[in-house]
Amino acid sequence: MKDLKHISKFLSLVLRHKPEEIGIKMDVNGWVNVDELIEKCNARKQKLDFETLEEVVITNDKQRFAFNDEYTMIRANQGHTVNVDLQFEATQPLEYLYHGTVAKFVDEIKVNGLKRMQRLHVHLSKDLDTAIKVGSRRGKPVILKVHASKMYNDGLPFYLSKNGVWLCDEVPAKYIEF
Ligand code: HQG
Repeated sequence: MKDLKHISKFLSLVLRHKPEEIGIKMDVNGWVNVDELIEKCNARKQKLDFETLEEVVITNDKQRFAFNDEYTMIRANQGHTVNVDLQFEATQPLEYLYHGTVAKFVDEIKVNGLKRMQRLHVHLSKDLDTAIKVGSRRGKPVILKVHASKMYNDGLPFYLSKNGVWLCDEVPAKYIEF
């Protein structure tokens, strides 16, 4: 399992942030060729074969990665800093969505709202537990409640990634309950 987690972290790096780390090209929709990925990982001493890659994709706790129908291409479902078009469709959100952060960011968020920072989107979840986990990556979590329906009705789009993460371009402060 430890190996799979290590490979998953490496794949997150390559498929979301730094394809150049192994000298691989991503297409405009974030896909990379599976054979090339395996070959280039091995060339960089990250041992990988197709069976292991498939296991990582299937067992991944957050379903971070997806194959195309033919299993010839793979991409990350969300979380990118590289500018790709994941072809999300605008989706009507639930009334409230949640964002986990930490106290040191709150004053700035109160003024500027939630920004996407380095990533392509602001990440939100439908449940508190996920938001608590996300915030806990940085310390004691602070949970923000986002009036998602209100935002949506005011014309701000939401997207739902294949792995159930709610995404939007920004959350102006007036829609956040602190
Ligand atoms: C904060 C992981 C100051 C924001 C997680 C967050 C998630 C502001 C940080 C996914 C701000 C950005 C994404 C503002 C936002 N001023 N700080 N105006 N607006 N922030 O990592 O949401 O395991 O880019 O609160 O579980 O923490 O990698 O976003 O603390 O799902 O799959 O700036 O990454 O998923 O941090 O995490 P991030 P995030 P994986």
